[in-house]
Amino acid sequence: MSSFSKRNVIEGLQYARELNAQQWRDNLPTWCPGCGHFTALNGLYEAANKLKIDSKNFVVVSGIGCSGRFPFFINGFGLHTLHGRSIPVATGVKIANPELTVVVVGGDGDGVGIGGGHFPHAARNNFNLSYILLDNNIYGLTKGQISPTSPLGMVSATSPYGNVARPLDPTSLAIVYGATFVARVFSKQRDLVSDVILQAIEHRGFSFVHDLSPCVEFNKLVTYKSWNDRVQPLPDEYEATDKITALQYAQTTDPIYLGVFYREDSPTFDDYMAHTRKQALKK
Ligand SMILES: Cc1ncc(C[n+]2csc(CCOP(=O)(O)OP(=O)(O)O)c2C)c(N)n1
Ligand SMILES: [Mg+2]
Repeated sequence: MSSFSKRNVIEGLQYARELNAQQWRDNLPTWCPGCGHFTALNGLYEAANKLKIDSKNFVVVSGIGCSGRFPFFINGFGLHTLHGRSIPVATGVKIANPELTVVVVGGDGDGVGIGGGHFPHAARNNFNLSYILLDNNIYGLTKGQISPTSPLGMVSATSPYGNVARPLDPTSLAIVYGATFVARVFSKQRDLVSDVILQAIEHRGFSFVHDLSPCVEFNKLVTYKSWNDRVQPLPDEYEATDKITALQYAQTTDPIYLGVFYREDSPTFDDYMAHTRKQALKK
């Protein structure tokens, strides 16, 4: 086979993959051209397609923000909830019907700002949910205020002389909070994003995906280029089994590591509830 026809076959397969994944598309995404959130949306299409999830059993729950638009663009069930309240709503959905695949999507402001109190409890309860945090280091929808992940010194609509607060790292928080699957990806790396979202959905328990997702309109400091210059995959020999090591790699800011930092198989909230129910009935 000549290299020319080989390339055609590869492109053909890629096209078929995209075509199948597009059955998950619904409504036209209203994000700005180039927004990093598109990559996570595509990743979710691809993961749902590969896992052959029935759209009747698929629920995406979001908060408020550009990221909050997510459920509108997916051919499944969706809940666009209040700012910062997507996790408790998703938890309720999952408890009401454990058969559903429930994915929570939100921004940095939504998840570690106003909603920051819910994240630790979802993680430590090991609810069987996947949480994708789309981190653009800014409040995108409201046009560029600093968020809890904005770099120190960043000039924004609310910090004209520079941000005075040090940023939080959502990946590190997830590790410390007890999430049983923790990964960081970058919206410029489409295959990594799709693959990690798939692994997160497959994981039994609370899975967390921190997506570095540039805001091309309101964040002129943290961009595709600035992240691209610093990201690096976790080393080949890295094993995602030790929390202290995971935290060391997560806390490194130059380079910023990408990949699966930590995973463990542990009983989920459903398992503990089944045990509780059994004990209560016995009594
Ligand atoms: C209770 C409440 N407070 C404030 C707002 C205004 N508001 C809407 S979106 C948003 C920030 C969204 O930022 P982020 O979660 O990072 O999402 P992004 O738009 O960047 O994807 C804010 C403060 C709101 N809608 N509700
Ligand atoms: Mg944001």
